[in-house]
Amino acid sequence: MIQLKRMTKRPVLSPNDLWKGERGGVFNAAAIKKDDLVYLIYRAVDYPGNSDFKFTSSLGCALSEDGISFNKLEKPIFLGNNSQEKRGIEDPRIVKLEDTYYMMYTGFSGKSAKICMAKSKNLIHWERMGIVLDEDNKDASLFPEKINNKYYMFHRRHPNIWIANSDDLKTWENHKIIMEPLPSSKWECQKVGIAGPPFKTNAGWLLIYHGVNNEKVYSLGIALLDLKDPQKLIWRQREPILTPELGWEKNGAVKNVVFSCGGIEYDDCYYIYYGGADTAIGVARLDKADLDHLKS
Ligand code: BMA
Repeated sequence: MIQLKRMTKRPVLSPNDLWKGERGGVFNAAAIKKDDLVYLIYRAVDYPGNSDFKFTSSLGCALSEDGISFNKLEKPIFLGNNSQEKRGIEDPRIVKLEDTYYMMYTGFSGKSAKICMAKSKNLIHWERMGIVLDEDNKDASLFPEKINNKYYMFHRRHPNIWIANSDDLKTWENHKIIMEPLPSSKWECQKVGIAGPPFKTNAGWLLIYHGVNNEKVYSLGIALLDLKDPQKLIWRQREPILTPELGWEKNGAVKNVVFSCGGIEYDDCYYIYYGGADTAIGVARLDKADLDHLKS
């Protein structure tokens, strides 16, 4: 059974008063490497999700040489600026295609959540590309490369994980469900959605995803999709790879949540970053040796 191994007992990033928009929590970070530094582009909230005040989300950025000790930039890098983003920007997932970084994120108006996209050359200055799918939807990410000359994305029409493809990043076609919640499961019976962009492996596209149960506990799971045709699910572990266990994963703005928007590949492992209780960020590793039995 594959399990993530926590690298520290304490969060690697916690909220503070650096800027007032992140007093309520920092969580759910996109993770990507650039110039030998790990960039975490994280969701920050001004008020915790459990407070009487309506929170607004924006994105902050933290940098690290070793993937564990992070320094935050002093100002947010991306703030909501239109009617779809009235209550801010949530849950970024980032990939690099050629020389451009693309971020899919949730624009939250207070009434609807829609998938939006932005691009950047340096991960700090982002240019909006608009709403991707004009419908209630979230948990979206591009794949880190084109497949058969098409762009692929994941999205989530409640309660399932969907996939779609496109020639131009504007018109999305061939929408298909690839994973549904499993009614008999103790941890993923209510809904599922992706974590971060998938990792390319010899065995297939490795997908980490979240699953939610009837008690609203968010856990992480793992699956594999066919390399040449990612509409095909080839394997799905029945047990979760991470569930809320530590105090800060169980108690915080939203209880019992581990939720990931990305990770970093190293030679022998992946570092998976995750938000705990919608309040702080931790990191857990997935050893490549643990995936050996998946190679056929
Ligand atoms: C999801 C998203 C995440 C959040 C999770 C748990 O719907 O909004 O940002 O971490 O709920 O509250």
